[in-house]
Amino acid sequence: MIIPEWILFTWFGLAALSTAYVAWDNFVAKNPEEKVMKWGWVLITLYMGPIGLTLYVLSDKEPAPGTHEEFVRPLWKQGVGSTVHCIAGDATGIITAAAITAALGLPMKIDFIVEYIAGFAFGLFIFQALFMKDMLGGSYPRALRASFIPEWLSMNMMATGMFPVMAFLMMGRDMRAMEPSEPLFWFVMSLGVIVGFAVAYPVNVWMVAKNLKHGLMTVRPAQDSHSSHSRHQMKPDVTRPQLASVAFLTVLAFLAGMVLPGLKVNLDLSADDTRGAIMPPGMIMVRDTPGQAMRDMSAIDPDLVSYRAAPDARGDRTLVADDVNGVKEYELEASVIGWNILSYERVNAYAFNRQVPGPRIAVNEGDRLRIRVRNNLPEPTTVHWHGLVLPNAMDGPAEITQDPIRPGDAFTYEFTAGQPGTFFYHSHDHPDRQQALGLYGALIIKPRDDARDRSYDYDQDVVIQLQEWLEREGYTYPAMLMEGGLPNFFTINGKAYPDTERITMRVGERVRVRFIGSNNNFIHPMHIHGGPFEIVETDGNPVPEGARLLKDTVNVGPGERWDVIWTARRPGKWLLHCHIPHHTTNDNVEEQGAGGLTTLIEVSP
Ligand SMILES: [Cu+2]
Repeated sequence: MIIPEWILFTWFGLAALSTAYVAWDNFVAKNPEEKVMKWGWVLITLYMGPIGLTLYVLSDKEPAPGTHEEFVRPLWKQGVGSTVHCIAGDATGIITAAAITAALGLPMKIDFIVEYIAGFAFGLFIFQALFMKDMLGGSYPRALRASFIPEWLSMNMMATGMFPVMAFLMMGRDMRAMEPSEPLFWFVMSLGVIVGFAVAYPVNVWMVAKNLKHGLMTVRPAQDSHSSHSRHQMKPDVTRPQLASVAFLTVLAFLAGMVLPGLKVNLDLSADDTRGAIMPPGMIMVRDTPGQAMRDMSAIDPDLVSYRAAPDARGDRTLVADDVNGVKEYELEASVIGWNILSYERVNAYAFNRQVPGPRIAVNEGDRLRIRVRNNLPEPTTVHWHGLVLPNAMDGPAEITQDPIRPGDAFTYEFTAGQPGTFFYHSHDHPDRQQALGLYGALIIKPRDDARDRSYDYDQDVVIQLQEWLEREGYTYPAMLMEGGLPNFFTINGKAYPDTERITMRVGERVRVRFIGSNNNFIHPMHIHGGPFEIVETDGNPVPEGARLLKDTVNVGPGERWDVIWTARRPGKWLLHCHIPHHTTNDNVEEQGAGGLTTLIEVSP
């Protein structure tokens, strides 16, 4: 579940209003309560919002002048007061520690230990012993001794409730919960305090009943302070075995709350490892899933989108070269964009030159190319020129033939386009992520005129680049052939049917279709209705005339290119589509007869 921001801000708004009321009622309207409790209520309401407010009104707010003593007497209210008192201090310590440890990049399991110590210390040294010293014997050391055991038991139960909530929600699908700069972090803290409060309540009721802890009190301005405090002096009514067994149980519960979540989620990870990753629903995440795997499969952060393409924008636009002393110079810029794969479906994408697919680089055999790649992505990248014979240092695999291009940096590739045919370029740094998110484009090298094979002349030239997408709830994840990563949208040249570009022909005309397996996962059996086509080139290599197969379906695997010539034999609307029918749907929905990897060849007489 991804909690929308409006819910978070609604909650924060309610918490602020509730806290303002509780503060006003305590300090301005002067509810006759101990000062430490007034602060306790304010903090608790800040963390627990309307729940804190309701508990305050039901248990401690004086209903009519002079009735507070009577009103707060019931044990359940005294238990609430005792829990408020403890949790206000503990939670403040825990939340402060959590924000600091997250900012420092400490792993979750260390966070928990620091948070436990900080929560306990803040609760004990400040909230209990310091604020309560008059009531607990008048001296700070005596107050410390008197409040150590009750504070410890309550803290154990608080952590029993709060830590699993933090573990499961911070290391859940939406790991923005690990980042103190994100609203979700504070919402999870709130939820943790609420659960911690509920879990710590029973032991607090027991401790109040046994005179181990204070609950709610009444403080009248007129009262003599000495007699008031002596009235609150406590004499514990509990045996050692009773106290020891309860203490033992709270320790067990606390240890379970720390250890058991670690069997499910990876508590070795820190906010630096997860970097606010949002995970696809259905991804298997277990206690040893590495942070790198999470980042690899995570959604594009919508806040990083730097450009929104027009809904009808098309990819594969031919890139114009600068001719510099006989060298064709090109600029490619990788950035994060919003891109419509359908009029109503916008994805976030990694894109070259703000289009999906990236721009077409169309050159002549023998051209010298100089291509400057600028990286405006949030991660390093490189470009590989798929299928070309070129100097090894220009080949592109990150970490293997070159250092990846850091965000904000650029790298210039230079080589000669020596082989005519259909090629493509794509990211070769984490291509499972980056290519799946849109970093690819066609590279078409025309043969020298004297080398051209006239036996497969054609009237039209069409490039078909395939891609698989995973888009849910407004988040775009790289589609991957693994659990949780399966695609639900499919595009030809960046658009899903019915928004794919149509091919229009007349009877007797021939079209050269260049299928490019620019997709990452599936072999797509691409099929054309209305008669067979002739396979004339494979992976940029001409097929000798006697070996040219006639087929009506060709399996286009990732990385492959198949160039086929199809003749328009009869007028009408002829389908060009993948023959895995699921790939001709949009999020499992068929519209206008198809979807996804489909386009129409409209043949007029
Ligand atoms: Cu397919």
